[in-house]
Amino acid sequence: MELAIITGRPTFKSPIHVGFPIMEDDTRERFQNLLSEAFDRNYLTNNGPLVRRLETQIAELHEVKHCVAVCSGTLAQMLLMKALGLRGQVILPSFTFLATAHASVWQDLEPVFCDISRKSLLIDPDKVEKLITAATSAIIGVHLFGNVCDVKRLRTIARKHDLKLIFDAAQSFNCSKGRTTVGGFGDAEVLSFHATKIFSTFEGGAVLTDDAHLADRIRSSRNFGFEGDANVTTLGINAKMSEASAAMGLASFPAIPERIERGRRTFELYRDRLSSLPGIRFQDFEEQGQSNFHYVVALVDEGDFGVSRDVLFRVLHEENVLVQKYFSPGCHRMPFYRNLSPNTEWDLPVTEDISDRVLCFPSNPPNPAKDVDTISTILMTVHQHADEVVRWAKTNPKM
Ligand code: T4K
Repeated sequence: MELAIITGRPTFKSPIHVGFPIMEDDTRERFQNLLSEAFDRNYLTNNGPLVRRLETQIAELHEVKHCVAVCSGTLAQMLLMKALGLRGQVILPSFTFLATAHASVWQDLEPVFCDISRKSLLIDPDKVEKLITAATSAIIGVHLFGNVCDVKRLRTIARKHDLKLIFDAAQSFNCSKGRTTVGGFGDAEVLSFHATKIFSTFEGGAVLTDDAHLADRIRSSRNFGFEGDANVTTLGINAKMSEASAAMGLASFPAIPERIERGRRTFELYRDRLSSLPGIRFQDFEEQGQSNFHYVVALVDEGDFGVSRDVLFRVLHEENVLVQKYFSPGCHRMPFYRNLSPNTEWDLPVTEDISDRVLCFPSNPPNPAKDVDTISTILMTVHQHADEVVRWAKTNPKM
């Protein structure tokens, strides 16, 4: 195979994305029918019947008493933090999508970044306790890439220090650990239904909790703070989910098992095809849990592979394989967070290392067997011609 950096012709004619909307033919048909239903009813938002139906289905799937659907995962986190009355500092990983940290800053909380575990890529309970101060009000775990945090140890720490424990489960629709499904951990968990997620409502998210009072407070605050028809006792906002979004979610529901199964098969194709390629290691999935296989995550070891993650990223983009560096750099390296705490020296060696090496591959390419095979061949060619590729990168610096 000749690489596009030499020929100027990408192997893939159309771009292959990591995350993009999934829409099966029957999902589209169900969506259109549900949308017609909403128009026939002439009821398009404000806790409509489709939103209520969706909430029931999500709560049942995640084996939790309450699901409060809102218009994004980020808003869901903000409302949850407000409803829990969090104050001062919250401990969270820097290795996450910015939304986790942003939601806390919007609530006037100070994010305190914690390092991650090298094996799971999730918040490291061993590092949490020493970050706790008198100002800490919560620990926020983030279940990333289909893996679930070490909930048991985080719960022990939270109880010992009388802290709230919540989880950003934006990426963990229908995942579980042990016998517990995501949704039942900590005080509450937050899902995202963004268009690029395995389960989408265009934009959307939800808070899952077994706490009825907490769910009521969030229900009220997503609707300007109204309790019943007229009373407003707290500051609310408009974070409601529309009927169109709920229709999209309901239409997608039956497709979830097949999407997860397709993701699992694709992940296995990558792992089998590339198991002997030096310097590319795919993420371990939790043995005692269920992943949704929505992300295929690898770590690049430049020494063994011959080419750095950043150069490999450029080479793959030249081939129209639009791999993503989730999450690089970590939040603490973003100028906004550096300016927020300019005098803080973060002690995050694993985050630094992993965010320099992580690469997410397309988990749902159009022709999985053929496309994974082609992507694998590109990787092998890069490894075989590493010196040439490195020379190309040096003579073609990134603009
Ligand atoms: N916490 C975590 C751990 C999260 O991962 C996220 C979201 C959140 C919190 C916040 O939840 P939300 O408030 O979003 O509900 C994407 C998503 O926008 C974001 O939702 C997601 N995480 C994050 C991991 O990925 P970007 O900026 O990297 O990619 P984006 O949305 O531009 O799309 C990626 C590619 O997909 C594009 O290059 C083109 C393609 N695409 C995208 C859209 C939206 C399409 O082909 N069609 C589309 O409609 O953030």
